[in-house]
Amino acid sequence: MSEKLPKKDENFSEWFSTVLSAAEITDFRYPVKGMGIWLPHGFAIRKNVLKIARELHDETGHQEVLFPLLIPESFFQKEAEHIAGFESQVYWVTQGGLSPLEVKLLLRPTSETAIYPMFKLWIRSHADLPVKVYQIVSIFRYETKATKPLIRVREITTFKEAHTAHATLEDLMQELDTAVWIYSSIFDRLLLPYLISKRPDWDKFAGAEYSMAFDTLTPDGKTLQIGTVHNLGQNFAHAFDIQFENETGSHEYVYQSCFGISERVIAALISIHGDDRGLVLPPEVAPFQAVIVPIYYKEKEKEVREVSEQILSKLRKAGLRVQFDDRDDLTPGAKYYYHELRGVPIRVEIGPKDIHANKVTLVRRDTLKKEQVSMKSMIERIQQLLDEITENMKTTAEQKFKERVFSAKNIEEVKKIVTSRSGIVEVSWCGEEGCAHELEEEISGSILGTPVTEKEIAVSECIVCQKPGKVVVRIARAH
Ligand code: 5CA
Ligand code: ZN
Repeated sequence: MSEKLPKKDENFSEWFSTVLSAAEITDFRYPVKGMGIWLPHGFAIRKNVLKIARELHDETGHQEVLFPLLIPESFFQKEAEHIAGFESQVYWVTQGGLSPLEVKLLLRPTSETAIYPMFKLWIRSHADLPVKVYQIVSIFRYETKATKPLIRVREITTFKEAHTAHATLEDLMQELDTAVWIYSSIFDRLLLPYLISKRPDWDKFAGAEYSMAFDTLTPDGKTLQIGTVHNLGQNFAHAFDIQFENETGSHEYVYQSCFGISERVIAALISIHGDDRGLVLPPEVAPFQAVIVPIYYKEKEKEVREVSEQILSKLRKAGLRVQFDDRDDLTPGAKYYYHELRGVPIRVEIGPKDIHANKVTLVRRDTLKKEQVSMKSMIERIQQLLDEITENMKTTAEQKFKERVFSAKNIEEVKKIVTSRSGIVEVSWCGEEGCAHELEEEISGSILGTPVTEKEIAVSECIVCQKPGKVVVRIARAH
């Protein structure tokens, strides 16, 4: 609890792991690498983030389902590229009790090969389409790169995967737009800045036609992929034989998409908004939007407690999530420290002086600014302050992000930016894979891909071969 936080901008990695345990988000001391516990405060944040995700999927016609965790080997092996992409990351179940299993089972590393055999059974005619489902589950990937809490785990506990099937390519394209809209909306509500890039062909999801990814930046200048949308075309439809009868009575293969996010979104939320005192949570997902801290003086204790309780019930009636910190073994200062660390957006302080003046003191977490308001205008001011905090957090995060997206004219410049841990660089590229790999090697970074949503960005000659450039490509050090 009294762990001292390192400075976020000087030592992000240390800051991140310290804040996770100090603010009681997760505990990764569990004795299996890459697997950890969601503690109550972290779980409450996760629940609020998932509420937004569910809401947006539901309102766009996606239905929540739940598939088994285990997949028979034979299903997993139906799509060749998919196996090639995932087999090195699969956990296997080979034994049931004392006897070896006849059919080996794998723990899903993602659920295409669990879900699509069922799509084949569900889809008969065009009237059954589209199918749009999602689930929020644990998946397992035997990651070989260094694991890191929430960012690269082996049990991904908060995998929201959506899977869809459509009658026409046109419907699929529309669904891909919807998927991009859903993720943009989730990240916007979490006040997270991002860029959307079409991943290069050699880095797409295994089995996809192409992949689009949302990347944000952590304070160490590394990009964090917080979501992906995949156009699966008819690849899985062929592999799993998912056909439907069209209006004229002939059979066609469906077109498919899938898109996923994970607890990385929560990692981004923590890393981007946090500061040297701990978490700074967007009011929409903060488990408590305000905390009441009483300041007791001997003979006034009873009165302060009574007023605090009145305020608590008033604020709750107004629909706010509020907590009254009445612990008697902590000083007000210790409570301030505790709730700042946990990112509570507003602190309401009530002492004899406030009561005497018929006022309360409000302290906002994002700027730490203090103000006194009359009891009468308290509710309205708190609601207003929550909006101001949201607005300020959004602008601050966006501003910082924009300052870390650069353009460069030559490889030296790119190198300088990337090695000084500054962020993302946009350069012109001829489209040849060779040039891209040369660039990646030169600067030991990764190609994120080409812009998806932005309007035309001017293209000059390829930064590597100097031939005419075709597109802008983004490059950065990635998590
Ligand atoms: N089936 C598709 C879409 S549901 C799929 O699995 N896509 S994915 O592999 O790109 O994963 C979706 C998202 O999960 C990624 O964009 C990333 O944000 C997150 N993710 C992937 N691997 C991990 C991991 N080891 N730890 C935490 N998050 C991860
Ligand atoms: Zn080139």
